[in-house]
Amino acid sequence: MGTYNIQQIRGVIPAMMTCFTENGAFDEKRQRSLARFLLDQKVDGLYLTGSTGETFLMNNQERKQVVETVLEEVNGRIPVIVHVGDIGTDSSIDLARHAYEAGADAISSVPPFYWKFSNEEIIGYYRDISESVPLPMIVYNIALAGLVDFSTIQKLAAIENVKGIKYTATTHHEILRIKEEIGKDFMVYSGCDEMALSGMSFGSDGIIGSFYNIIPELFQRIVRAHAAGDLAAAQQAQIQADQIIFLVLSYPFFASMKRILSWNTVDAGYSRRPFSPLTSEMEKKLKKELRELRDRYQITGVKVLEQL
Ligand code: MN9
Repeated sequence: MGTYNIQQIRGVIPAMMTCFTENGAFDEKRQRSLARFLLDQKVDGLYLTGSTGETFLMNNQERKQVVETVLEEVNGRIPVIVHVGDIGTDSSIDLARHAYEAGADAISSVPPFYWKFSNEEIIGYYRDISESVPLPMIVYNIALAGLVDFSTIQKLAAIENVKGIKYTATTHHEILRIKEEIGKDFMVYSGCDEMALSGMSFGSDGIIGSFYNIIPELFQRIVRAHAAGDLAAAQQAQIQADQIIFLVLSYPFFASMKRILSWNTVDAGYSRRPFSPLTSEMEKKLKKELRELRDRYQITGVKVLEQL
């Protein structure tokens, strides 16, 4: 049982990375440091064990350990959403019950994946998990697991505990449609970091994504400028953020985000196989290119870029 209701979960929410040692073991100490760093950065919540948390490379025991570690460190200061998605309903229910007992504020799940499950099966999956715990469920719409169409979103929203959607698709007109046809209270979290401003403009209540682990400041600027109606300032921050995003995406993505944090701010460790590590040559090149971007785009006030 958590501390916050779904309407209080909004703003800039990192899809928190999971910290591993160089040998690939879960690293509790580093995970705690990363949680403290993000709290210091004043993020509005955390989303655990999702795609960015390399969740499908962990077993349930490890996923539970990540959740317990972060919840303990956060200690109710900001809302915590736990992604409990798995290919099998029973496994997801096991994770959902654990999240509830550990004190999460909401759960979230990708649809069951790999096989092409029918819309009825997908709806059944969400109904079974949602009925297993009294927590709000946030559907996770992402191409990697198979996008659900609008009529399925409508049916999912009719399930009692389904209270929102993490929308990692580029079809942002559907965000407007969700708010219009399903309801203003149905929470939408935009999931494409490179389109955060677009998501907010189309009515999202917040943004959940990978890059808020490393450069939350730029997204806090986007959300604030958008709320103040300052489109030029919001666009400026999005342009700066996108330069960084596209650069980092051209390297092994998770390893790079962890190394960038580790340079001067917080030691976030390594990623897990089969994701590639960052070689020291790559690391040097990435650092140089980031420094150049920072100077060319005059990016200020971003902690990880300050002492490069
Ligand atoms: O939805 C993330 N998606 C994946 C969350 O990890 C696949 C996003 O935050 C992206 O990582 C980000 C970069 O493309 O937008």
